[in-house]
Formats: sequence, C-alpha cells, structure tokens
Amino acid sequence: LPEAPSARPGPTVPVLPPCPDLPPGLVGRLLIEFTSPMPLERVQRENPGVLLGGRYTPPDCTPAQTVAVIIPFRHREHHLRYWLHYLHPILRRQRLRYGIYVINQHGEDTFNRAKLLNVGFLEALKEDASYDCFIFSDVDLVPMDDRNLYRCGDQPRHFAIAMDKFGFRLPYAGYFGGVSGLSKAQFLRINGFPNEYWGWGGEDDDIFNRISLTGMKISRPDIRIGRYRMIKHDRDKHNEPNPQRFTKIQNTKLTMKRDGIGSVRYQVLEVSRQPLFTNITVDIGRPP
Ligand code: UDH
Repeated sequence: LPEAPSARPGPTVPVLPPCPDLPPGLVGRLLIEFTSPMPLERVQRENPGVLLGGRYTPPDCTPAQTVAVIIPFRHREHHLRYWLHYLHPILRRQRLRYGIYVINQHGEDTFNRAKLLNVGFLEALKEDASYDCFIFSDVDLVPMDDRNLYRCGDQPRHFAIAMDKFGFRLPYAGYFGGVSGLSKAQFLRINGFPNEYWGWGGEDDDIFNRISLTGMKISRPDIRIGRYRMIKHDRDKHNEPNPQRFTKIQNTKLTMKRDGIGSVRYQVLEVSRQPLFTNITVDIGRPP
C-alpha cells in the first residue's frame, strides 16, 4: 500500500537568514551608456528572476524592507527600457525585495510629477500593504555605482546627488530632485508631496521644505558613489517651466497641511502588470 500522505514529512519551509547590511557581490562603479538599442524582449530575457509586475524577492535571504520604486511617466518608453535594463540587475545585487510602478499620466494636459508620485505611493500600497520604503525615481536617471543602495533609513534620503549634467556635483545644498527615498512613516509625516505643482520645477524644493519643516534631515551617499547618468532629451511638450514655482516654494509651511497625500484626487484608468513593471495609467486632472 502506498504510504498515507500524512505520514510523510511536510514540505520544509526554508527559513532564510536576514539579508546582510552590506550585500555581497556588489561590483561598484558601472559603465552606463545609452547608445546601443535596447529592445524590451532583451531586457526580459536578461531578467528571468523578475516576477510579473516587476516584483522581485531575493532567493537567499530575507530583506529588512519592502521597497516600492515609483516612476513618474508619460511618453518615455525609450528611456524606460534603459532604466529597466540597468536597474533590475542593480536592485537584485542589492538584495532588495521590490516592485516597480510606472505611474503614467493620461492625456496631454500639463504634467505633474509630484502628484503622480503621490498616486504611486497609494496605489503601490493597495497592491501590497507591506511596502515600507518608497524610492521615487525619474525615468531618465541611472546610477553609476551599485553601492548607492536603494533603501530607506532613519532620515529621508537623496540618491541622485552627482549627476553628469551638473558636473557630478550637487547643484545647490537644498537639492532633492531626481531620485529620492522616504520610509512610509517619513512620507506620511510630511503629508506626502504637493499636488499643486503643474509643469516643470519647484516640486522637489517643496518636498525639501516639507522635510525641513517637520524636523528631519536629508541623508546622502558619498559624492563618489551617488553618481548618475541622465539620458539626454529635449524638453517635453506640456511640461513647460512653471512660472509660479518661485512663489509657491515660499509658502510650503502654509500649504503642506492642506495639500498632500491627504487631499490627492485622481482616477485610475488601468493597472497592467507587465513582465518587468506595473503600469498604472491615471487621470490626475488639469491645472485650475
Ligand atoms: N516625465 C515624463 N514625461 C514628460 C515629462 C516628465 O515621463 O513628458 C517624467 C520623467 O520621469 C522625467 C521626470 O518626469 O525623468 C522629470 O522631468 P524632466 O526629465 O523633464 O526634468 P529634467 O529636469 O529636464 O530632467 C528638464 C528639461 C531639460 C531640457 C534640456 C534640453 N537640453
């Protein structure tokens, strides 16, 4: 007679050790270029370990955090392919448990980066309530060093501190643009990001103000490690410099209480799980 199933030892659930603070197998400085063509099929083929929707969990250890990477997006498919090509292997080497969320602004009204990032925060949490770290990354920025760890710490973190277009220097002391990261608690403490910056500029300075006004400090990597290449591009249509930005950033203290994650209104039009990322197309309205 065959052995009763109950008599067999059950499948052993492997208990993985915590992922080490310093991931083994990082390579340091990377060669980043945007000249060779980058078909999505190739990027998929080279990242078989990534699960539908752009989710990944290290096979050999248990990470301390779950990281949602949020990308504000419209009409930059070509940049996204390079971003996915470079970032998936980096994030994997960093032993992160992560998911990639591309927040795609529907329609042709004025672009609103910070509002899209607020949408990303809420929608990622709807997918997986265990996200506790949020990395906000422009689609055209690729780190040149995998020691720039995409994790959250006890203060909000600015990652893109030495971009090629700024001569590998921080353009000004309060710069918080490009790629930044906040824990869920830090993000909620500043009431998220402003929804009222339509067009280019100022929203990153408003976020910097929110962080300072709530008594937090920006943490940054070493200048030799926080290096980035930006994919060169012309100014997008419908994202002209916002002339109101200079006066708006003077008023963060007044506006941050009413304008933020607590007041964001939008309509999700489509959630689509692609092999290397989750695309969320959203109607965020238009400037008043
Ligand atoms: N973004 C889009 N689509 C748009 C506008 C912005 O996806 O139409 C996203 C994208 O993730 C981008 C980010 O928003 O990386 C920031 O926008 P940006 O790249 O336009 O901002 P940046 O400051 O460039 O990098 C400003 C225009 C530079 C023109 C240079 C001409 N030589």
